[in-house]
Amino acid sequence: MAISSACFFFFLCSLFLSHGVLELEASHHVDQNLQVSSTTPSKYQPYRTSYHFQPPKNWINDPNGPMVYRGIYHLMYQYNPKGAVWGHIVWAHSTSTDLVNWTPHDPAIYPSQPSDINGCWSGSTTIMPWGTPVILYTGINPQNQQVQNLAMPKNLSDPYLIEWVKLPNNPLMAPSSLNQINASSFRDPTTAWLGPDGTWRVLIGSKTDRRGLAILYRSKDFITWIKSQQPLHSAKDTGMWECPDFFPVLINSKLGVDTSTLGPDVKHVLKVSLDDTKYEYYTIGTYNPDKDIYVPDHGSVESDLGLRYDYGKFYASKTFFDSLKNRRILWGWLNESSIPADDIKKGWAGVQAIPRTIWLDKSGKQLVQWPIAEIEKLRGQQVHLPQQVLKGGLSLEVSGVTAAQADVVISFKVSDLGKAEVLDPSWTNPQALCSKKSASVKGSLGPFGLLVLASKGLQEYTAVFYRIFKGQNKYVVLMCSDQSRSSLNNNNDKTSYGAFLDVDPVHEELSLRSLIDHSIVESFGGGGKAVIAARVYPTLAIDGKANLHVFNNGTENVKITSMSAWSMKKAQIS
Ligand code: DQQ
Repeated sequence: MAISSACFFFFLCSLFLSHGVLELEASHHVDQNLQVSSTTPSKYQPYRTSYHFQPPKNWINDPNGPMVYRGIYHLMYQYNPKGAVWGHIVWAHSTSTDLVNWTPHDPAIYPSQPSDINGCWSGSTTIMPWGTPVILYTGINPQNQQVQNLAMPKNLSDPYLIEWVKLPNNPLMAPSSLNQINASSFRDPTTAWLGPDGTWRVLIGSKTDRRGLAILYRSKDFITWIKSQQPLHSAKDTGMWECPDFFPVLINSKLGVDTSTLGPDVKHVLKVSLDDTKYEYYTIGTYNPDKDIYVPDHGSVESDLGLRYDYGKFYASKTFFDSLKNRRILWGWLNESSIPADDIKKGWAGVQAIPRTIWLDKSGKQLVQWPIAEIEKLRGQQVHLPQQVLKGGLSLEVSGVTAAQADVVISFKVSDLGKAEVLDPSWTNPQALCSKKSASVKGSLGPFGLLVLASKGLQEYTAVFYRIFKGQNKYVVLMCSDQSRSSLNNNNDKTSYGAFLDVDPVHEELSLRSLIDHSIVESFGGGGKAVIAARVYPTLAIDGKANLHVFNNGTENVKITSMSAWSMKKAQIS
């Protein structure tokens, strides 16, 4: 152990007792006129969620510093206390005993010292080996430079960790002419990890020119941080790396491990959020703690055309190790598809995804995610469809479920794959392919899947579906979430999203689970091998007027092998 707990606290206490302006370059659109919304939010709120996390009003973005402490889960997140657009950012704070129902508290971290007076941006919690949580976060100083600060709980016997105190000698890491760090591209510290040499390491997202960087700092005492000559990893042409996340995963196990775990049965994951495109990507690879470098596995694609946790609207995500249940949990921000003027009218913007358990697939080539099991306790009335063949061109309506607030699980089996359409070798981008071949474009094996948030006359619906193609030497399964008909309001972003799914339709069923929550459709394909979250704003398919269908718009029959849908109860969130 580098430092003992007593020593660490003595050091911190003694620090507590002693004691040129950049244009603010934010990663979010800043509109000074809109930053404090003047309109009164509408009373009519058909799009607020029932079981996805959101505060009562205002703008939210990145999840920050998630952790479990003394049996209580903590979610902090970027929040504008003054309006429904980005600005005036603080760390809002809620706690939970089950990751489903939440109690709000006062903001944990808000501007109060020179090193964060212009904003408290994203960061992470590290649990010290003796159990104390410590936050590292990005502060915006009076010169609008991005610097890294430390905060720790005021009262460790309070499991809710209501009050946080900042180190008076913040910042601990800052850009300077010596370290050549770009002061407007230096943010979002990861959870730190402790190396076998007893030294802490942490990553900060950055860039030089168009090269994305995970800058590495090391510290013996968590206070004095020295920048390493080399970043842990970097990749050309990726632009600014926001919210990096770096963690170990076990080979051949679904269990999560502490962020400092190393060993022969461990691989590492590096995820970055790309400021330029607002998509994320991750690679799986090997971490060498002696050289402090990370090398992605051969064949990894270093761009958002590579592996993604979520192929839809999902950004600035962060994982934490849940030591209560030995799992790693992923949180992500489901950003908006509505325009700022509509956000101001409704009085809020942004929601958090359902927390997902995340682990390494048995292939070792990708991660798998699944909604935390706890969410199932919100399942109420269940509807079940018997096994049946759904003929080409037909659809069937599922009644008896609250279709605007539901958890739907369905599996399909296709027996005659001979008729699969040939995959054109130029169709390499699944998102582009889903736009080209929307749900209304007839195929042979697909499109088949779900029409969710569908209006009575099908003027509006969001289609989540599969198509099966014949590739060069195997069948290729495409999963799409098609928002092109999701709303009659044309202000909304209706991009269709897609992913190729690593399942073998010859031997495996094609499963699909959609969590529907008024303005959210969060879909898990192939048991969580591909996930697509969508934000939709139907104008007709609202509350009791929303319907659910299973459809097959291909020429070939598909078999529904199982189907259950549950009305979801409301969680206590705000
Ligand atoms: N959001 C924060 C930044 C981060 C960005 C500011 C990602 O710290 O880079 O609200 O969404």
